[in-house]
Amino acid sequence: MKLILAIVQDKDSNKLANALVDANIRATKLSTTGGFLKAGNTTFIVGIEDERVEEVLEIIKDVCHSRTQYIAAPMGLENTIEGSMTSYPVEVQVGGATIFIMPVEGYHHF
Ligand code: 2BA
Repeated sequence: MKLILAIVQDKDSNKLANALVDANIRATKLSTTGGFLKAGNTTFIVGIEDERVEEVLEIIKDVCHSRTQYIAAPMGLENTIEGSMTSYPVEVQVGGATIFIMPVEGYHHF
């Protein structure tokens, strides 16, 4: 058995949850926050038999899309108007999914 941790964008999370239910794959959804953008994302926890790992990856790949986001980066002091703080937009490409796959030593379901 494997444990899949998949960090996806909030925009794709409902569609992914539905796709996993449709495929009879059990998952837990966590509301998480990206360390860099400090914006919400969603982490799925999926415990799955080894032979179904590829199926889960395919579903995630189908549903989750990479998108461009912009963050406001502060300008250097030399570019600021006296007394005010200005910023400029920086483009960041956020991936469709970041996935970790771990071996599971034990699984108990009471
Ligand atoms: P964030 O940490 O908010 O990162 C959002 C996007 O910002 C990243 O997209 C990447 O394009 C960019 N980014 C992150 N750190 C950066 C840095 N130090 N310098 C420049 N750009 C940076 P993704 O790589 O697709 O990551 C999407 C989300 O997946 C991340 O949100 C984070 O929540 C998670 N993640 C990515 N790699 C991870 C890792 N190695 N461990 C744990 N979580 C990870």
